[in-house]
Amino acid sequence: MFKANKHRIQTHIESLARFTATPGHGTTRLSYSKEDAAARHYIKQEMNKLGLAVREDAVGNIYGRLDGALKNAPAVIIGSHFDSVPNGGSFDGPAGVVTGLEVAALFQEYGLEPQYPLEVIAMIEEEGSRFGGGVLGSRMIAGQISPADLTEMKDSAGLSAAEAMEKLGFNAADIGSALRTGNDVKAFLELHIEQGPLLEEAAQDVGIVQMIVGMTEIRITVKGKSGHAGTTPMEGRADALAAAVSILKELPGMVLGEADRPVLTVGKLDVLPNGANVIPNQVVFTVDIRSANSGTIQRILRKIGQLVTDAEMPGIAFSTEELLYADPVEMSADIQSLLIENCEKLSLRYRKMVSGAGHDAMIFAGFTDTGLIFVPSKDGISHTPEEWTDYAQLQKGIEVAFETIVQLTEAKKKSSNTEM
Ligand code: HGY
Ligand code: MN
Ligand code: MN
Repeated sequence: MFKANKHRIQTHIESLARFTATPGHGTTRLSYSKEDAAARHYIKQEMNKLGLAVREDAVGNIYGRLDGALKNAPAVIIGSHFDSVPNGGSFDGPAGVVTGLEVAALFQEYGLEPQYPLEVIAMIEEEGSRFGGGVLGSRMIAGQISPADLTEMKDSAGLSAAEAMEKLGFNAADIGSALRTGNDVKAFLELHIEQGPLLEEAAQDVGIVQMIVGMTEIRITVKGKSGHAGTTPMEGRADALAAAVSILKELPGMVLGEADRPVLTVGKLDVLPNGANVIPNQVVFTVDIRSANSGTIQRILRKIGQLVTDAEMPGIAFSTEELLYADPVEMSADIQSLLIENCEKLSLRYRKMVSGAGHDAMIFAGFTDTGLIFVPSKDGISHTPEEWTDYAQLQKGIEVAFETIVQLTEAKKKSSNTEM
């Protein structure tokens, strides 16, 4: 039985956790930041140590490739993202990147040669923490983003994604060269922390994801007129925050009555000019809506549109932008079968489940056979510094991923070139 190396796994997770802008307050690693650059250097260094051919695509996704016996055959890719939410945990993203590194290390340790090439990937901007939307690295790989989009996407300081990536030597104009398709990708497998309580509550080791819920992220901008808090009468004010609140207070009620239990979150809200004695002239907030049923998402979006129309008042202007829209997506049935087979082979307890969180896997599923496995999250917590997964649990998940990658790459022992 192939055993993953728990110490090596722990070392990688702890090393990556050090690349944060908020030491002592979780992981804050925004794409193309200096923390990104430090983590990038570490990941590439570890890929080099494993004898992988290391490259970065035009927009900064990192690849480590182990060539296969079949020349020009489509690759099997394994990995995840290495950016984070603000003050996030150490495992969201890195658990999947470290899985890729550990799988490649096991190939090296056990002298395995893949028939189909193996590629380990570490992607940027899955969280959308810097430029909004999310799954940006994988959407660029899937050809869903244009250079113009990267010029329009701006961070809180007004720097565009194109400008930010240029500082690290990448080139938005060359985004076409980052494209991957089903012709050159045979399969994609991602290991991720569950970010929920189900596996831990049921004392199960692995979650085999059948479907990732659909999601949309919109940004609503409310414009009004600023003024002196003390000398401006209440009548006739165009207070952008008061107008925004008239919408915000209605949003949670929009999902509570829905049968398929969608979720709605207003996670970001900026008030400008943000002075205690100034009437706000602009409020910008995001609305994140998720459901296993795309009809439900569409219905909620229509209700929000009507709410905005009804909230119009003199001096107040609303605008809404869609930052991300992804339909619910099924994971590959074939890969699910392999994952079940390997959990049973390793005598691991598993469950099939739906992912309420979004992942790069939902974008890869649009063009190649895709699998997603979860390992337990302590207390179901994620997107906070308290996020935790026991290394022994992560090791088990990685061993399932390894067995599955051996099958997907049709790997053989180098020396005797016998079947595994
Ligand atoms: O938002 C999500 O579901 C993921 O963590 N990006
Ligand atoms: Mn996340
Ligand atoms: Mn994630």
